[in-house]
Amino acid sequence: MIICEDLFEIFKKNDLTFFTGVPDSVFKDWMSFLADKHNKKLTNIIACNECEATAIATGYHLATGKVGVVYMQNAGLGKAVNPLTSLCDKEVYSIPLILMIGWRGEPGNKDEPQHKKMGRIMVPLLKTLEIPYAIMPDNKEKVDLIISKAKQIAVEKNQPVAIIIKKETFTKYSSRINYKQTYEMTREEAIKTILDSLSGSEAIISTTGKASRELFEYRISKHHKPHDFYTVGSMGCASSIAFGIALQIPNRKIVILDGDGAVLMQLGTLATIGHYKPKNILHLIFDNNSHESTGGQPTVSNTVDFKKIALASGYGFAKIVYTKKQVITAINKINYLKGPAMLVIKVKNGSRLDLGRPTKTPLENKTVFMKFLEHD
Ligand SMILES: Cc1ncc(C[n+]2csc(CCOP(=O)(O)OP(=O)(O)O)c2C)c(N)n1
Repeated sequence: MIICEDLFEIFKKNDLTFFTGVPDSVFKDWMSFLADKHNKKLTNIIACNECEATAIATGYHLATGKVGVVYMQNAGLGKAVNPLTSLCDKEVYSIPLILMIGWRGEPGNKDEPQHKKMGRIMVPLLKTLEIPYAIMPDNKEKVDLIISKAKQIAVEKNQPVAIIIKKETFTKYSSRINYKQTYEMTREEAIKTILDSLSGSEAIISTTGKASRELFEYRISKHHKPHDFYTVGSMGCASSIAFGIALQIPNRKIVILDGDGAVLMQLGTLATIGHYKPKNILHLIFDNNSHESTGGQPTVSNTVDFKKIALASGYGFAKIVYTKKQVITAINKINYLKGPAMLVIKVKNGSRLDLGRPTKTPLENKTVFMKFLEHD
C-alpha cells in the first residue's frame, strides 16, 4: 500500500503540486491528505464536477505551462469526456494533464449495480479516447516510475494521461482538520423526521450516496414498501428526474432529497426548475458541507447560499432550517401554490457504520416506483 506523504513527495519531485477534482471513496485517504496540505505544500481545488475540474487544470496549464492533476471516480470520467475530447485533446488545444481515476466496479470485484458498466468499460473508454493509462502500483519504487513516466508522456505529447487507482491502494490517513459541525440533526435523523411529517402520497426522489441508503432502510424498518426512486448513480440528477416527473403529474407532490455536493454538481438544475416553476416540487437539500458518502471531504457549500440562488432562479419559496422542530413546522406549512419550494436543512456530517444498501435491484425499484406513481 502507498503512504499518502510518500505519494505526494513523488508528485512534488515531478513538479506536480496542483490538484483538483471530485472525491471518490477509493482514494478518500489521499483526499484527506490533500485537504490538510492545501495552501501549505500544494493547491487542492475541490471542484463541483469533473468536467469543471478538467477545465480548471487546463487553466492552470495555460497560466503556468505546468501539468495539473485531476482526480475523479470513474463515474466522473463520463462528465470529463467532453473537455477531454473537445478541449484537452491533441486535435484541439493539446493540454497535458494527469488524471487520477478511482476504479469502482472493477471486474471481478463486488460492487454496486451503478458501477458495473463503467467499471467494465473504463479501460476500453480510455483507449477510445486515446488516453495512455497505467494502473497505480502498490509500492513506492514502482509508483515513482509510473508517475515520472506519466508526466513525461503528458509533457512530451502534450496530452492527458491517466493513472487508475484500485481500491485499497493507500494506507489510512486521518485528517487533522475537524469537519464536524454542531447542527442538531444528522442527515438520517432529518430524513426520518421528513418521512414522518409527509402524508405518504408524495413521490420521493433521493440523491446518490448514503441519503438513498438511509431512506431505504427507514422504509424497511417501518414495513413500508420502498416505493421511492433511489438515484443510486448519476450524482446531481435526482432533482432533474423529479422535475421530469413533476411536469407530467402536476397533481402529485414530488419531494427531492438532495445533497449539497449533488446540487453543486448540477447547479443549473435550479435555474431550470425555477424557470419552468412546477408547483408540485419540494426540494430538500441536506447541507452537511461535505461529500459525506465518499468519506466526508468538504464541499464549497459553506460559501454558497442555496436559498438565495433558488429564490433568484424562480423558486416560489426557500428557507434554511436547523432543527427538527423547524423541519416539521416548515413541511407542514409548505404552500405548494407558490411554486417550487426549497428547504435547506443544515445537518451534521456523519452516518452509521452499519448502514446497509438497498436490497432491491434498480429494476425492481423502478417497477415499484412507477406503480406507485400510477396511484393518487
Ligand atoms: C459524477 C460522479 N462523481 C463522483 C461520484 C462519487 N460520489 C458519490 S456520492 C458523493 C458525495 C455526495 O455528496 P452530497 O451530495 O453532498 O451528499 P452526502 O454524501 O454529503 O449526503 C460522491 C462524490 C459520483 N457518484 N458521480
